[in-house]
Amino acid sequence: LTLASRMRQAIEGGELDMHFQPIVDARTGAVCKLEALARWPQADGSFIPPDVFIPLCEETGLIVPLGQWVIETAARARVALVSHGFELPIAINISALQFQRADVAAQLQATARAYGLAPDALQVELTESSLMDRQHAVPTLKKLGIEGIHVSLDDFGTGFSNMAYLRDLPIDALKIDRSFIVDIDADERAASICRSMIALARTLGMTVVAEGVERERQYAWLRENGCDQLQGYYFAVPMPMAVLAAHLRDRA
Ligand code: G
Ligand code: G
Ligand code: MN
Ligand code: NA
Repeated sequence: LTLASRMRQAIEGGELDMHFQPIVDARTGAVCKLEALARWPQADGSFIPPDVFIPLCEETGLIVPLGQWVIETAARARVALVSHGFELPIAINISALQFQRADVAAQLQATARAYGLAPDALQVELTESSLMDRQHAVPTLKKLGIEGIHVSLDDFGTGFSNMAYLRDLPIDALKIDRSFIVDIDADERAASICRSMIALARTLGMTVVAEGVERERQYAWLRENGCDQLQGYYFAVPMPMAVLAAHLRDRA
């Protein structure tokens, strides 16, 4: 079997896993959101990472059914979390091609209705490349905004930097790419760029999130410089739902 036909079977047969990584409030340290990250487990116990299977899904058209699986899995996870007493929003990743091919707003709305979820229960993370086709991006983002679905711009600072879209489009949060965070406590130039991105987000009324926080000193720098939310191995790794529920109980 080719990798693509194995992937199709994995989606149809429910063989994929979803892991969830906590995002914490920089001031209180409390978990305020989760990012859903898909995994493809293999018979030998290893995982094929999304960096491998997302491009494969894009090439083969499987990105639309994969995206639907991701949305439904996130919806079920949200229901499970609420039943454990944790009313946290869950953000899902949407690839640029998926954003073009699938009616993500309609998929999210239909799924939220089927599972009885509030509009802000599920959120989306897009990359800057999703916004390059403005004919499609502008109405789709407006639709998401009207429906009350929060949008974060992922890997911010690494994409196509036409800043006009920040002025015109309803984007709720900027996620500073981890390449800027990696040596933020040591490299004055990286620190300057981060300060500017935090100021930009603040001025535009957006939430600013740092990705890839791995050390106490990065945490301290980001807190002192006004970053709102933090994500990274320093706080928590992505984990399956059963582990996450125990993690949230331990922290509460
Ligand atoms: O979790 P990890 O670091 O391996 O993720 C690698 C990349 O795959 C990240 O860019 C992440 O946004 C992307 N990714 C993870 N899960 C999904 C998913 O469900 N859908 C899409 N489109 N991308 C995902
Ligand atoms: O592109 P996106 O931001 O969606 O990718 C998120 C990916 O980053 C996830 O696959 C997750 O596994 C990974 N990740 C999360 N926290 C850290 C971290 O602290 N360090 C590194 N290197 N990767 C991280
Ligand atoms: Mn992401
Ligand atoms: Na990123």
